Amino acid sequence: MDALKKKVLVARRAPAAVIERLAAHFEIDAVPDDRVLPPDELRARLQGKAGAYITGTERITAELLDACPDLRAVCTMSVGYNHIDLAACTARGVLVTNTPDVLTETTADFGFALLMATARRMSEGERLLRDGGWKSWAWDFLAGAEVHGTTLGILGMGRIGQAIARRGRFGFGMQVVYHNRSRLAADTEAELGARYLAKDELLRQADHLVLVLPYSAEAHHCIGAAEIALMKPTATLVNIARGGIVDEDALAAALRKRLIAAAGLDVFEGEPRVNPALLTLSNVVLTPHIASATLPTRQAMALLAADNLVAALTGAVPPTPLNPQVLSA
Ligand code: 8YV
Repeated sequence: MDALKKKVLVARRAPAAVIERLAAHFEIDAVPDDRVLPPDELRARLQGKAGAYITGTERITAELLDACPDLRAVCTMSVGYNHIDLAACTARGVLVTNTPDVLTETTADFGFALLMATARRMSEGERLLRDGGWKSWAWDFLAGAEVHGTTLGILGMGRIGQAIARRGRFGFGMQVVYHNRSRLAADTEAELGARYLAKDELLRQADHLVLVLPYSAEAHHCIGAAEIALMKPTATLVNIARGGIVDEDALAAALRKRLIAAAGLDVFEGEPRVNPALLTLSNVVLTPHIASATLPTRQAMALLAADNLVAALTGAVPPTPLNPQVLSA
């Protein structure tokens, strides 16, 4: 053991290549299994550590930072960072990095797949078939919603939103409408053929609405009963962002009453627990937070997080910092 080596925690089972890369620079305490460390264990294992390699399941709070004064860098293998108190990290000079870009296209592929599965009732059809319920043909048997040529609504037009817009526009001839905190530059709008709308208008016009906005206090339950009431009764809703964006009780009630046609959800408030009201409905497609889950993409995310950690603790500029102001402070 090299006494001069900085110590880092790898808080989750990680690819061997990550451990190798980090081991060249640091003394590693690696959690070997796929469990989420309880907060007290996370705090205990972070003692004396300069860096933390985490995923979306480890919460980094101000309280935790105060209890871990040696911590200098938190590198998450995720693009979302709502599990990290970024302001508290910045105030304490702790560098935070995430893994954007490398998952954009893969996540957009999945968002579109979920849209298709939801609109075309694929899960419902498979369940029926497996349960022996496929008895005969009928003209309207499992008839779903049209996708091509319809209006694709996107709430949150960042990198992933734009990648979904391209699929809709160029692959399926859809009209793309969107709402975002800030409007896109005119040339980007023109390239995507995307029209900016106020949020309410987006809800009214979309045939298929995809949620891709980052989670924040402001975004909490920003799709609830009032918002769903604005949507077309034939519309579908897809969430690949964060569960807390949607009021799941309101969504389940709306799906039961067919106020909208169907929903596709990859993320849940309180996951891996799933709101039981959703589990009983036939018009919802449920997947276990796998939008970025292809091996090449997960490996790229994992290695980017490792590269960020190496750079952060060796005096280099990390590839994808979230609070680069810490570097110059
Ligand atoms: C991950 C994600 O599966 O990157 C994100 O923000 O939600 C997913 O790609 C997960 O958070 C892994 O840390």
